[in-house]
Amino acid sequence: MEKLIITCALNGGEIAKEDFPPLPCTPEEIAVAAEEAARAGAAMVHIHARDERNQPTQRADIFAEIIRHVRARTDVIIQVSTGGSVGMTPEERLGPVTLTGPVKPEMATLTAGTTNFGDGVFSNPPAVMETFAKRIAEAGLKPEIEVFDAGFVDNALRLVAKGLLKPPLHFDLVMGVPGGIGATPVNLLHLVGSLPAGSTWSVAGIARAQLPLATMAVILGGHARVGFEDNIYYSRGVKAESNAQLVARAARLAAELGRELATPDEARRLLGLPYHN
Ligand code: KMH
Ligand code: ZN
Repeated sequence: MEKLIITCALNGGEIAKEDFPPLPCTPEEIAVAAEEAARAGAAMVHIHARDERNQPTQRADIFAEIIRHVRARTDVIIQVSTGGSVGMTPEERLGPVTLTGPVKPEMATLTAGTTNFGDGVFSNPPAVMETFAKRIAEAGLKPEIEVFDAGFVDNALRLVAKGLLKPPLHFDLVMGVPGGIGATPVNLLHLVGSLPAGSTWSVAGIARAQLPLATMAVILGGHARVGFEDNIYYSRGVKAESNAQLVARAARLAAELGRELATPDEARRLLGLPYHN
C-alpha cells in the first residue's frame, strides 16, 4: 500500500471566528497552523483565506500573503480552495488561481457539481466546472476534485471526456455535508468503487464522521483529510484545541494500523505534482 497522505483543511470558508476562536484566520495564524499540522504528520494543507475582519475572501493578495508565510515555515503542499464560501461568484472564487511565481500554489480544488450545502446552495453548473478546469490547468496546478455527492464522479468523467481534466485524477470525497452524500462506510465503498482506475483519493468526513472515515481510508489505501474546516470537535462535546491535534490523532491511527505517512515530497510524487522541491 502507498504511504498515507494526511491533508489538513485548516479553516474553511463557513465557520465564524467568533463562534470558534481557535480557527486560524490571519496569514500568520494560518502559517503557524500549517507548520504545526506538518510537524504532526500532514503532507498537505487545504487553505481558505479571511480578510482583515476574519470574513471569508478569495482575494489573491491575501492568499499571496498566506502562501508567503506558510512557505517561510514549512514545505507542506499548499492546496488553495476555489470553493470559497457559499454564495461567492465563480470569478471571485478563482482569485488564488491567478497567483504566479513564489506564491503560486501547487494544487487547487475543483468542485464537480452543485449541492445543497446546509441552508444554502453550493453552485457549480457545467459551464462553471469547465471554466474552473481550464483555469486550473492553464495555471499549471493539479486539481483536487471535490465530490459532495455520487453523481459528481460522473461529472468529473464528463470533463475528462471533453479533454478538460487529465488522468490520473485526484479526488477528495467530502461526506456528511447536510445536502450531500451521507458519511457512511457503505457510501464510501460505493464512491471509491466508482472512481476511474489509477485515481488517488482522500476522504473528508464531516463532524463526527471525520475519525471513522479517516480510519477507513487508512485501511482501504486511500488518503485522509482532517482539520477544522470539516470538524471542530475532538470527541463528543469536546472542541479540538488545534488542527495539529486532529492530524496527530490520524497519524497515531495510521501507525497503529501499520500505514506509514507520506512526507510532503513523497506526497508530491504520489500525486504527480509537477513542482518538486
Ligand atoms: N465552502 C464550501 C462551500 C473547496 O474548498 O473547494 C466549499 C468548499 C470547497 O470549501
Ligand atoms: Zn475547503
